[in-house]
Amino acid sequence: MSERGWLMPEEMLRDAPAYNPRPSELADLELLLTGAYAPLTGFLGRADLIALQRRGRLEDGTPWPLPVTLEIPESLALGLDLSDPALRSIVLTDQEGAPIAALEVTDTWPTRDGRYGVGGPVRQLGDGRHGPFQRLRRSPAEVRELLPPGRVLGVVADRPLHRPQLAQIAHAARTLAAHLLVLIPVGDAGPGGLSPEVLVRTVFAARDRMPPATLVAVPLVRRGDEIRDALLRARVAAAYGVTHLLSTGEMLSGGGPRVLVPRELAYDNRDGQWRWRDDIPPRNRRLALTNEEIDDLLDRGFPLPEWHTPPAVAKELARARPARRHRGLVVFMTGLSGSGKSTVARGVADHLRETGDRTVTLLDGDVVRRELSAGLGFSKEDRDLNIRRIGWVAAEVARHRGMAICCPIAPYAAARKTARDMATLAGAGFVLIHVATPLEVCERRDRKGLYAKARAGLIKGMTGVDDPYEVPLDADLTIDTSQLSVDEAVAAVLHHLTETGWVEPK
Ligand code: PPS
Repeated sequence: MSERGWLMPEEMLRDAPAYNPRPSELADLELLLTGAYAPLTGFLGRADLIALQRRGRLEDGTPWPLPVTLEIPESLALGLDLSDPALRSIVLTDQEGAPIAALEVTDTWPTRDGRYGVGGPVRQLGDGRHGPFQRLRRSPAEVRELLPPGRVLGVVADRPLHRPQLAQIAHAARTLAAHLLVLIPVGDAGPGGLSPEVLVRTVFAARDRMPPATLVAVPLVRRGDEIRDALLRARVAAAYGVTHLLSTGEMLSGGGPRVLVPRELAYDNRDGQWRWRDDIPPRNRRLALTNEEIDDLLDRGFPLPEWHTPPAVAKELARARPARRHRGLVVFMTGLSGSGKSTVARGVADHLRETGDRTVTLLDGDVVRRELSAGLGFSKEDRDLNIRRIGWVAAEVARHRGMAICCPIAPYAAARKTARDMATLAGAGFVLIHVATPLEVCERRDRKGLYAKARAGLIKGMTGVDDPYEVPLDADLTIDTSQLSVDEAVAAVLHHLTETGWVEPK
């Protein structure tokens, strides 16, 4: 779809159907409209997609790394008449229904999920703008206009810039005598899980540590194929005028800018400079923190060290990822009936209420079965529904930064996973504790006489007797109350929560 020179009178669009594409498709649309995907001028048709799959090139031989496609509902596709220029256009809109572009469909085909792929050139309607960071979303032509003549060093900042990256950038810009162009991908959450808003703020926070730079937000969405994504970025960077691209990942070849792979820098504690690691004696060098180390410091509420991260960047990151002790948490205790879950959970809840560190909601088995799950029995379906309800309530508590402690048997791994996912989605933590007291001990305790009844065949489907218990493989902590006193078990849980930063150390 690289032909140009397509025109369609406005009045032909008056009766055209409107469609709001998915966010990733809207991001592609914006890149098409601004010319960032040049020479592409529209969504790819079937012939281009087939050529792309076979040869990594469009039908006309242009190398192109990734499909740029649009799918529409079947009903919309079947209403088009491709033989009539007046009946083959769709107005593409933003989420509010405001028109962004006209698509003249030249090709449609059914896709696997019952929708239709559509290809054809797009043309901007109105100012074509939508979404956040509009001020930063400049088109390639606008940016090329702003750039001074000469070399342009491009950096795709898909993670916050710490001192080692900033030193690499400064070094490359100096060596090349190039102007710096920082492209911030804002199409989706970056590889570190940071929202585009946070990413933009952290990159701006590092601005005064960069050589003179132009910063642009680009709605790039990762497809998940590292090499092809890198190739697409290189193409987009080239459209923005980048002559040299600083890479952190894959080596690229083919068209587009020259790619520089920077050397690994380390901090030299003799003079506080970042330089090539091999130029620093081992006793004087500090390696850059890994992403995991950075997350771990933030989770514990420690400031990122100044030798590694400019304070303004550290401040943005601390805001975006507060210490665990300030985030919501679901503590999920699973184990057989009589294993001691409720007793330990009550001990943990009492302790936290005494210290006042956390507001605690205890979702105890019996109480839940009375208040939340009245009427449910012990079939797999009922148990799953019971755990789902507990997981939902717990996630709501944690969404508002509270701590929920749950202690159902929860015999099925899939249901426990659902509870974990609900907490994660609420932005909260989830700690799974397996109370692994052996069946014989639970049975010997038999406070409610249920095991005896089950053995006598008076009740059916008793967990551990004639009903399954799937031992968790993903427990964060395992405790066995036949080996520990109640106090010791409570202490073990509190120790774990303190060690992992969820509870303030005393
Ligand atoms: S589940 O599987 O998570 O939905 O179970 P839960 O809500 O924790 O309920 C377990 C308590 O119900 C009592 N009870 C049974 N447990 C297991 N199997 C059967 N068939 C059964 N029938 C009744 C039992 O007393 C459990 O209480 P706890 O506190 O675990 O001892």
